[in-house]
This record gives sequence, structure tokens and C-alpha cells, in this order.
Amino acid sequence: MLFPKNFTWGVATAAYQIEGAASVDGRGASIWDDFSHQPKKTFEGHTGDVACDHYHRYREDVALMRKLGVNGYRFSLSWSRLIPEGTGKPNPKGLAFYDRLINALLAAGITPWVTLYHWDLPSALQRRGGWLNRDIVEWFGEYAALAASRYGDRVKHWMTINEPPCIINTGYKDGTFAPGLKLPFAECLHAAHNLLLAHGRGVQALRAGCQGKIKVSIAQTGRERIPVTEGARDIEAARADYFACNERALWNLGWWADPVVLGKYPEDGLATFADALPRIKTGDMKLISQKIDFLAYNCYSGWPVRAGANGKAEKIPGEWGAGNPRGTISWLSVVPQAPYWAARFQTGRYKLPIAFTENGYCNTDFVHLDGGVRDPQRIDFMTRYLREIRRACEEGYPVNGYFYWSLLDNFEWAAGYRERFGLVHVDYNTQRRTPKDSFAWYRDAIRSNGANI
Ligand code: GBH
Repeated sequence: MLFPKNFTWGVATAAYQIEGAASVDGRGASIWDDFSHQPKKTFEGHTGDVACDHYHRYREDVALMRKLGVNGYRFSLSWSRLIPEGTGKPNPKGLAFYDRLINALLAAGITPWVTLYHWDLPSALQRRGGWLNRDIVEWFGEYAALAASRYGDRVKHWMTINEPPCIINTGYKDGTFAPGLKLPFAECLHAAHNLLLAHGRGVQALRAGCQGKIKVSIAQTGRERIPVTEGARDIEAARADYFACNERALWNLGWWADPVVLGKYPEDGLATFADALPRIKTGDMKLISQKIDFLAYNCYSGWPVRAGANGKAEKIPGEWGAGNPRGTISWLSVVPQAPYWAARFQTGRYKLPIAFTENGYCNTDFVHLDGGVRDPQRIDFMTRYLREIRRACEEGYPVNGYFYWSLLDNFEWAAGYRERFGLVHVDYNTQRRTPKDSFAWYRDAIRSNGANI
């Protein structure tokens, strides 16, 4: 069976990371403009002011995707390009940009998968508290309604929010990403609750405003657990730990995905966070758990665990640590089993199909004297991960798509332009795009529907 016949082969990007044109055509500022312009927040002070200049070069980028042969493209809308103040008056030129992009994609036979929010909150809304202000539920609903009414005739695949845990952990708890806050845990949980409510309101607005049937989700991420053996005890330990909320951190999937799909916060989290819980009003869980149609999941790395004497998962010291292949960014250890177990555990618990809406590798790829870009490590990475995804498909877990992160080298948040995840190399002085060796490899993989991986 290999990969299913209607499998989506895609690439992914996000608005702030590629568009540039930060103060062009009426775009309002976002928290990433503010953050990256503060001293010492990003690598060598890099900002997304220009990025890949995709705002002006989108035709070239769509042409690249057409050559690549993808049938799906995941990108995000810039909220402050569409509504410069976050709420209120829309910006016609911003709206027109995504019309052009969507039409170019459809003309190239590529299905748009749109994320409403990939981390670039309008600055005007941050000044009013951002995710800490419960009014954001209505602000987000208004934004989602605008996107639905404008693009919902052509866009049928939607994601509300990208990686809630990253937004709260890095933006509100550790302060390493915009808006750079370091808040007490209770406030993080409060912001997290508002974020989940906003997701629910967003789903309602999308369903009300789009034409015909749409597929909606929220792009989650977590810390993958790999059972070190495939014995039942190790598998159960890994599964429990994957969803568990047993530490005062918000990476574990249960806190984020259980409310959305199962309509309740997990019991263990309610106990672990008992002194810091947000106020949950009547009707909140119902709003959060609007029906979604698939699991969207960004999957990169992970670590192995085994069942300890008490059956609970324990990390294995040294295992897959030193000597394990890595990407150049700190957290990216090459753990190809991650998507296999993510698919198996999540489709089991949530009873929905899953699409891998991000997976990718960064390295210091350089342009060779012959003008090509050699990136054998990326090809190796994709081969290993896609074989594991194929295994999940063959065993009957419903995986329906894969989006490589990213089409282009781009603004890698706090790491600036230092980290290159693209299938296409970008020279930031000239904006010249050069497909890497992995581009041709992925094109061939897509052509064979994964049979030759
Ligand atoms: C994605 O997030 C983003 O969506 C995308 O914008 C970005 O460019 C891309 O990845 C590459 O960074 O605490 O060590 O367990 C990053 C995915 C998932 C990475 C959670 C860190 C937890 C690391 N993140 N993961 S750890």
C-alpha cells in the first residue's frame, strides 16, 4: 500500500519568516517586528524586515513549488497585514496580496493550507495584553471571519494557531521569543486558556464564513517519546508520558490537545497545576472543543524512554545523545521514529487522521563552486523520517499529509538567518533562490508517491 493515493505532499512556511515588506502597503507592526528590533533578542540583531521578500517574489516561489511538484502549500496570513490594528478596519492592499498568492497557487494546481496565526500578533493587541486579555477571543474571531469571508471560496484547509505550547513557553514563560515575557506559571496558564478559547471561536468563524465544506485544525507540537523497545511495557510508558502533565512546563501534548478534541483538561494536569489554574467559565470547554476535522502536527525531534520499575517512563541517560546526528539548531536531534509514534499515539487517543504540517532539518548548507547546493544530510533526514511515516501508513494509522519545513531558507526566529531549513537556498544579499540537492530528491520522491524513498 505504501503512501495512500491521495496523500498530500507539501512544503510549509510562515508569514513573518518569509514575507518581508514589513512596512509596505499599510501593514501594521507585529510583536516580532518589535522584538527583533530590540537589542540582543535575535542572532546578530536579524529582523524580518526583508526576509525572503516573498511579498514581492511570490510568483517565483510558486513557480518553484510547481517544479517541486507539491500538491499542498501551508503558509500563514499576517494578521497585521490584514487588520493593521488587530481589530477594526481591514487593509485592502493586504487582503489583495493573499488573493494574488492563493490564485497563483490554484493556477499551479497547489492546494492552499492556511494558518491564521503563526506567532506574529499585531502590536496594537499586545499593548492591550495580548493572550492575557480574554478579549482576544473576540479579536481572533473577527480576524478569522474576515479571512473566511475573503478566501473561504477558494481555501478549504485551515489551521487556527501554530504551536500553542511554543507561543506560551517561549513568549510568556521563558521570554526567548516575542513578546519576550517571563511570567509566573499561573499567568501562562491563563494566557494558554485564552488561546484555546480563541481557537474555538476561530473554528466557529471559519465554518460560518467559508463556502461549502472545509477542513479545520490547530497545528500542535510536543515532545515526542520513543519507546526504546517495542515491548508492551515500554510502549505504554512512552504513550502515557507523551500526554502526561506531570511537570510545571507546558510542552506535553495532553494539556493542549485534550481540551480541543476531548473537551476537557487532563486530570493529571489539573492536579499538577492545581494552585495555578485559570478561571474556567461555564461554556468554555464547549467553545474550545469545537469539532475539528484532522490533527495537524509539527514533528521534529524526541527522545527514547523505557518503563522503569514502577511502569513510568524514564529517560535513558546517554542514549541517542552524544554522537547522534543533529541539525545545527540546539534542539534538533535526528530521531526519525518521532512521527511514527506521534501518529500511532495521537490517532489512537484522538480518533482523527493526522497530517504532519511541519518536519524539517537545518544545516550550514553552502553554495558549491558549480553553483549547486550540496545537502546530503537533509536528504538523509527526509529519507529516514519519511520511511517511518510510510511505516505508519502501512500499519494502517491514518496519516494523510507531509509538509516539509521549509520551502525556503528563512528568518528562523531568535536564530535569525543563521539556521537554514530550506529545500531552496536563499542568498540574502541578492535574494537569489537556488534549489538544493534535496529539492530534486523530494521532487522525485513526490513523483513516485514515496515508493522510491
Ligand atoms: C517550528 O517550531 C515553527 O513552527 C517554525 O516556525 C520554525 O521555523 C520551525 O519549527 C523550525 O524551528 O524543549 O527541547 O523539547 C519549532 C518546533 C517544537 C521546537 C518543540 C522545539 C521543543 C524542544 N519546536 N520543540 S525541547
